[in-house]
Amino acid sequence: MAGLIERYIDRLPFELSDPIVSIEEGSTPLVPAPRLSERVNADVYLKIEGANPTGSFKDRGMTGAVSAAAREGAKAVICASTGNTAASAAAYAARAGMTCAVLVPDGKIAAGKLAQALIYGARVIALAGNFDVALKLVRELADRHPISLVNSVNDFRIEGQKTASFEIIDEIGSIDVMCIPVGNAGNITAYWKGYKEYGESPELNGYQAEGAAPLVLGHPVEHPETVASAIRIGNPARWEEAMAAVTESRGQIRAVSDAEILDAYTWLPANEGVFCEPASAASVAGLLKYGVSDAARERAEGQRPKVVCILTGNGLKDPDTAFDNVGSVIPCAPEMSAIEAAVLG
Ligand code: AN7
Repeated sequence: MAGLIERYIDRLPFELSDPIVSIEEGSTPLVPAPRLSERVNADVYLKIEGANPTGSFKDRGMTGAVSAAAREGAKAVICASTGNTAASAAAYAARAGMTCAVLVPDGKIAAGKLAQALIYGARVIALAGNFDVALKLVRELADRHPISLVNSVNDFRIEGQKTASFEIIDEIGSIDVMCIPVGNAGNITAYWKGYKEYGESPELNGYQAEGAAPLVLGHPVEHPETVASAIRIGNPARWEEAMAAVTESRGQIRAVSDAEILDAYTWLPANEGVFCEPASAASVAGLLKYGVSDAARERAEGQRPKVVCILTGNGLKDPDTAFDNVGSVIPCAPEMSAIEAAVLG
């Protein structure tokens, strides 16, 4: 299967003759969720972005940003990250033969993401500060040195990520509602751009964690806190674009608590067989908490509204949060009676 730049070349600022850096990202599954559909009385689909090469949606943006960097002759890329951007940048830089440095908040990124950034060969810098501080510093650094910044302030990230909207519409036609977690707000910006370019206008609902909800509060949060470390962000770079996306699409940005995020995070694998990371579960938590709007039901004209939840990252990224929220394993002696007791309960 081709990567997404090749797949949507006519709608992207690239030519096939460009040095495209791809690990065959995109074309991710859009999976019906029958139990979730029942709970909210709608036809709900899950966009499994964790099926991308490094396990998150960031790969869509990174094929764009790193291909553009390669075209400009860049030798190095840098980003600030809560984890997934770092893993993706490291992989695409390795693929392109570039060096990569990533700044992550010390002790606040999931184990799998840290392992990825290291094994793909990035220089991993643990900053004594949060994501917002890290982003400010790498923006300044990229201004002073010939290093390409691959955070979502880079427009090629948005271009790559908008293709997820195309895939949804190409696969199931127009949808009524989309639910998405919001951190730095690049992804909701990208989806809205994609829908507009396709002449589509689903209601876009973004969800932030209660302890890191600047777009809900209307002001930056200096010390964001949430179990969903990927969206532990207090001052989103794409603030205005995110607000424009929800205003124009008649959706909203709302908050979900950590408890609600964790409920959705454990419910989804046990009931739909789909394991996403905590930040991604915010989209499902929001749908469960706020339901489908009357406006969306009206536009569905008597049919069940079509709803897509974006599951931005793979559950395997964050094994620690998984272990903290499940039962323990059952120890067992290698004897039939013990095994029977263990298996049959
Ligand atoms: C799984 O990796 O910001 O609103 O530095 O990893 O576009 O920021 C990650 C964000 C949602 C929020 N879900 O997307 C980073 C980073 C997952 C994420 C988001 C992120 P944006």
